[in-house]
Amino acid sequence: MTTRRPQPGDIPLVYSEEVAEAVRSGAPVVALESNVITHGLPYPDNAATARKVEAAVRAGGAVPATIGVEDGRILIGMTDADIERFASTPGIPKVSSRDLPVVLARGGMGATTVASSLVAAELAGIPFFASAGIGGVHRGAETTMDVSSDLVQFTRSKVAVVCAGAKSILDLGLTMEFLETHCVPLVTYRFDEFPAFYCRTSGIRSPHRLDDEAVIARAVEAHWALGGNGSFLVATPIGEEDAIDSAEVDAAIADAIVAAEREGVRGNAITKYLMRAVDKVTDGRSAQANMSVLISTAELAGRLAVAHAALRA
Ligand code: PSU
Ligand code: MN
Repeated sequence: MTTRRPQPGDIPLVYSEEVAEAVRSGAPVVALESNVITHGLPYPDNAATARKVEAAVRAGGAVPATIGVEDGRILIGMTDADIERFASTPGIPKVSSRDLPVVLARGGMGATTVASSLVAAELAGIPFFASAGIGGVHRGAETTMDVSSDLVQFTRSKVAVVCAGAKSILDLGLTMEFLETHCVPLVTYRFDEFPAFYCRTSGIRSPHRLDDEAVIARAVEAHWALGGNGSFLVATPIGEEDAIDSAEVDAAIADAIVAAEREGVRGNAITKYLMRAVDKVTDGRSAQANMSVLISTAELAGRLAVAHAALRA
């Protein structure tokens, strides 16, 4: 008797009709996370935002595939009713890579982070993913060891990730070191620095700047042709008109870190706590900045997915 080991194909994926057809025909698709819907904004703004992000992927020329977990299955592409349900159901847990098997086995809904969305995207045959901000190495990680699973997942999932950098609630210098050590390629699009989400500059020079979508698509393909087994990061800065001054953000973060420690906030709750604190201080402008990077990263990911699909055609 042989014992069959679990295979990737054993996880039920529920494709939306449109995404199924696009994947089958090799048309460009961009995967999107759902944690930003459930934990990013209150209802109904979150539903409206999710739809705008999907529209931005379409404006770039690709089909959006918002990822989520429900009843032991992974949704690959949400319908409008799915988005509404994820946006309006309270208490959907944040599901990162290591939570995914547990939530799938247990049943119920789960909101995917960057890391778990990449797991799903690769299983589903989707080579592009967009997220406004990625997780990273937290400040003080030299004592807390708080490093986002997103970074580790980048070393495992063959999916290109388009983002606006990472928020400076993180230690961006250490985040860059991690990516370099783990051989994760990083390019910035038409910009010389690694961007810091709300802010265009972080003071950290990008290892590579590329200005042409077709060249980026070829670099992504080359990474995988060279046997690279992980992600390829593309960062694009927030538009100048929506950017927030870094000095202002830095002061808010420094205060929030002290407050978080005092209140005993730690673990996977830290990210949301610090983001809320920055939002409060920067008022409406951080909401505007958030929307701006969600849209611009989704749109660029759409265009890059088009350039990439053209290479494989
Ligand atoms: N950074 C942001 N916005 C976000 C997140 C990170 O600017 O919404 C979310 C994403 O879902 C990301 C997750 O994958 O937080 C990382 O959480 P942690 O640091 O606990 O790994
Ligand atoms: Mn963490």
